Amino acid sequence: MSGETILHHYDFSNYSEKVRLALGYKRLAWRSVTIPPVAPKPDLTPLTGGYRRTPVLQIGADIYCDTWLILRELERRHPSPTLYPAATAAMADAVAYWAERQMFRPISLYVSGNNMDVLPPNLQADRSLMRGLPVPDESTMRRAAARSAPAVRIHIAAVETMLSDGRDWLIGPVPTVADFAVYHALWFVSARTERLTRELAPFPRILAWMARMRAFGHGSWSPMTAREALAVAAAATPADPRESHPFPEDPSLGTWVRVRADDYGRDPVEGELVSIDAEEIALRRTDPALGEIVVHFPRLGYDLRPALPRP
Ligand SMILES: N[C@@H](CCC(=O)N[C@@H](CS)C(=O)NCC(=O)O)C(=O)O
Repeated sequence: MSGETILHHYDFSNYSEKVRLALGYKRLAWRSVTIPPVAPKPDLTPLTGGYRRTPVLQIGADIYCDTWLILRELERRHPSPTLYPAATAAMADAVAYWAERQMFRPISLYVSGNNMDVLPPNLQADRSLMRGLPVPDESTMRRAAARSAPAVRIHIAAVETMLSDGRDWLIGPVPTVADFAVYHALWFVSARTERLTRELAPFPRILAWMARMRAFGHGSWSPMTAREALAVAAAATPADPRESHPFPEDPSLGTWVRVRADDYGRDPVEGELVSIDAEEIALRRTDPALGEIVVHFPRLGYDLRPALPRP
């Protein structure tokens, strides 16, 4: 069925855990496509046009990149229960930005340097390449982990303080995107092994809040093969683009443009600009095997510029 919610992800991906839990919170049914944790991803990039990060949401021939936009798209399609209560949504976004752009990097270095024996063998080389960094040896990873430990502890203690007045959720009386963003970063501390649970153990409010988050579950899902997902895209037509509300500096609709992440995993995606506003950039591409696909990116965190049209 072309309208199914299809998530391309893998089990130990923390950003995927954010989306899986949001699907659970909204009690949705979805299809699960397991993708490789490292590039190349030959069954994913025909859908995205080159974007390789995880996860990716597919609905027919519309592809949503980045969890910022994936959660918003789930909200548009399934508004209740909301992840964006009107009074607190902007604050929640700011906390989510802190969690993902500042708190998570030291956690990632700390967890990786303490779990080298269980990492897939080519993971570190892939991640270094993705960030344009040299591939570290084991002692470099151990040193990076040790250097990151203080920041990890400072951030974790800050989360406990956020909960210190006895509230159930980080920003207000109900869960928001902030809860999901902070949760997936802390989930990663023990996603691979139980070795670092000692970092969370002294924080009873965090532990109780994480248990509340975990209780949302993942919704009801069933597996789908990558080949089936490609067939869904090939059989579907992209939805009509949303009405655009460009800024004066934006390229006009119809321009051939290039979009890429502004931080890491900066593989460019090119296509015709079909919709743009303060939240989203949407590009139409034609894949030789799949036909027309519209790829959607968040506005913030992505670099947009006109490109020379392909011959
Ligand atoms: N800002 C992105 C970040 C996604 C991200 O960094 N995901 C990690 C996995 S948890 C990733 O893409 N790693 C490389 C890969 O999976 O190829 C989002 O919110 O979706």
